[in-house]
Amino acid sequence: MLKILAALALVFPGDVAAFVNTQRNFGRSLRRTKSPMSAIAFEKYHGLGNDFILVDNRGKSEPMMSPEEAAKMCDRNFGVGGDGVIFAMDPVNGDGANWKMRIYNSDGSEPEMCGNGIRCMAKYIAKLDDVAAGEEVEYIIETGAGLIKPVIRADGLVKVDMGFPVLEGSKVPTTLAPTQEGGVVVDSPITVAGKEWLATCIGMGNPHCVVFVDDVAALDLAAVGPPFETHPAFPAKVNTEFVEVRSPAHLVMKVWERGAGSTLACGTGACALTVAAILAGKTTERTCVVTLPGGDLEIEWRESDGRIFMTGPAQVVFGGVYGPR
Ligand code: ZDP
Repeated sequence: MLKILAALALVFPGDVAAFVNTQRNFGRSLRRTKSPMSAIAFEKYHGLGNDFILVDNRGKSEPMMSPEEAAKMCDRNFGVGGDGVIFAMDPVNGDGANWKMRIYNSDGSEPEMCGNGIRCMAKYIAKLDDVAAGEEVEYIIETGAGLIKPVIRADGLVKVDMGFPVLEGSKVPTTLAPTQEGGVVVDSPITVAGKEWLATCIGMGNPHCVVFVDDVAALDLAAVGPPFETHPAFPAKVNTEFVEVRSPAHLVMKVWERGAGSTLACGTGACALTVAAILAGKTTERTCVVTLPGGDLEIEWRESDGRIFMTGPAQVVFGGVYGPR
């Protein structure tokens, strides 16, 4: 082979040099593409700026990536960027559900439920199911907080039956002193960052601490959010909502999320604070508009049966392939 190349090089020096280079580069590029992780197809969605990476996890009983990989994917500089990764999975309990949702926060921890995320998941699975735009469709989804039922309405908004709030403090869970019958923790004192606050604790599958403030815009969220999240009164950590009551049916909030920090919206949080406002006597309205940094949600705590309904948008942003190409 070498002899033939040498002979040819005398006649066609340029062509032989190019051939030899191609062979070398071929070997090099093959070595470069070797990677232990395979590529992952995803779609990015957001609900009021609370953004999620959605993946089709059907046919597998566990999420297709580790919590560490999910955290890397959520990185806004080194990854796709997102507040969490949501896995659309097959249902397992035989309880009438057609899908199951699991989610990792951007730090890799796994919450039981995610309100904005479930609206995004409804839109994502409707696309997988080839549901036409404008067609109304209802899903029943298994979550860590039980069966959750989103309906994509004809106007494109998603209305979700979020089930029942957990009112008993020990089940939220919190060790704060109950102030109402049934172990309910409403306006219970707590010292955080050297200041006394009044906390109302509600479970929406995941734990929430609601603090009513006079001026939510003036609140230094980055300073007070983290010490609430890790306060020993919350054994599973906590999502904290700071809420200003603008008018009886209009609540304005900022949120510091467990495992995700400051986000533009929190659906379970909006539900929790509406329940908290009613229990704390801040409003008598059962249907409120909650203004989050990323926009508005409508929350109803239905008087007839105690179920909570959340209505809001969810939008696709883009799709892509993560990892080696
Ligand atoms: O409970 C938690 O650890 C939350 N960070 C989960 C995510 C909540 C979410 N923002 C919501 O909309 O309910 C997605």
